[in-house]
Amino acid sequence: MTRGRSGGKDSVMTDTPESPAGYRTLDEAGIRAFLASRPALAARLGGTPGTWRIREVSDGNLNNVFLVDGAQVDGTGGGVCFKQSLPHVRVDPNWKMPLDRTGFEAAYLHAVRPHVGDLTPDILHFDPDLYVLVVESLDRHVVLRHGLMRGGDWPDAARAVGTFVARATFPTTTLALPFEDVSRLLEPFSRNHTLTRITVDLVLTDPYRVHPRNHWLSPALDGIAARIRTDPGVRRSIGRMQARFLTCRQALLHGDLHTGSVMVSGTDTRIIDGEFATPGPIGFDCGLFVGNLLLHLFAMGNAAGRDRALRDIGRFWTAFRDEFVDLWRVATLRGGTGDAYAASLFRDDATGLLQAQDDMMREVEADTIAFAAMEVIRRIVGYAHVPDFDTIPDIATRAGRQGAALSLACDLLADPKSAPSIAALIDLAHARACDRA
Ligand code: SR1
Ligand code: MG
Repeated sequence: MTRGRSGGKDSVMTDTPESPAGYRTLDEAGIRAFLASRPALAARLGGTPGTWRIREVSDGNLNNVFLVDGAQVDGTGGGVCFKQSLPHVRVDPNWKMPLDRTGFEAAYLHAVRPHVGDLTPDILHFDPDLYVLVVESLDRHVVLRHGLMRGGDWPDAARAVGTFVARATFPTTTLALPFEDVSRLLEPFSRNHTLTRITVDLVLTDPYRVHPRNHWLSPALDGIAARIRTDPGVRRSIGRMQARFLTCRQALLHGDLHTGSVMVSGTDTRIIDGEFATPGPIGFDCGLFVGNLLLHLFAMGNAAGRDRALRDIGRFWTAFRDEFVDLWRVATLRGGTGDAYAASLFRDDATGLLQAQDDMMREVEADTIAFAAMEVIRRIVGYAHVPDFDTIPDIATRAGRQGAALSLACDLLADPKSAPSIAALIDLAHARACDRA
């Protein structure tokens, strides 16, 4: 078991320029002054700056995040969420990092919000000197991961995330647009090198090699961690998925769609934190979400919680697939300008279109399952873990559940035929999670 945690060495960051001259990390007084000097934001908050309530809610690994309440503290809106890039990883100040990530998040919001509407927060302001992004405050929402850990249930959330992935990705594919437009749209995001390097290293590579960033809970997991590094079937699959991620520029992805990137309140669901946005295979976004539901499933000690997690995997996938193929069908019938499965060829070929949709959805489904397995693995033996298991007080029980999740993920990669569909994955995960309960 290795426990080194600093990510700043080795290949993650090869290029860490000094912060630009105008940059400084803003504290509470700085945030107040920043907002007060932007008339639209100050007007949104209302009242006088001295009365604004500022509280830090940083939760992710990378950035500072604050919620600011203005004069309207009655939940009718008006608050803002202030997010600033730091010149390092928030949870590891020794891991230096360029600041450009909030810029990519702002660009992602601009790209997808016309298609997804209120499935993301509204973008209010971006400052390219201080790398500050200001968006609508979601102060009545909770982070889906935290809510699930407390036993909450948001029956619409997984469906909304599935709808989001379809609506955010379809319009950026060559199914919807001429290839020239797709190329122009994706090009800026293909320069999101800093965070894509994190994904390539932390998600797709580190767990499959001995590396100081890897760590895990207990020596009880040493055996399965070794199998993950050495099983020939796993190596074959992860190599294939690395190549899929790096060469299949199918759509613009969110790039970090775990349950901590989803906020919920009643029936309202918002997807946040698009800073990892990158061109890639759609199954990567799907796989990260499904992988985090699998992690939650294995962490759960009660049957009701496990059933909800399995239900949500099914709801997510069905909503994604139905919405995606419907967007595709409508675009084809309207004579859309996409170059792939061109409307000029498929508009009058209903059978051919259905077959094409089935083929593509099977491909996305296979990618989803493999990337979900890789997400499960990296969140248990890699650098960045998930807190879902932390609520299990007994270490042996926790390690047992993590081991069962790892074992499933390992088997999915070693033999992709073990779960050839999301429905089969749900059955298999159900059996494995119940076995270890
Ligand atoms: C150093 S960043 C580690 C992880 O946090 C982010 O949310 C991404 O999931 C990344 O892999
Ligand atoms: Mg994040």
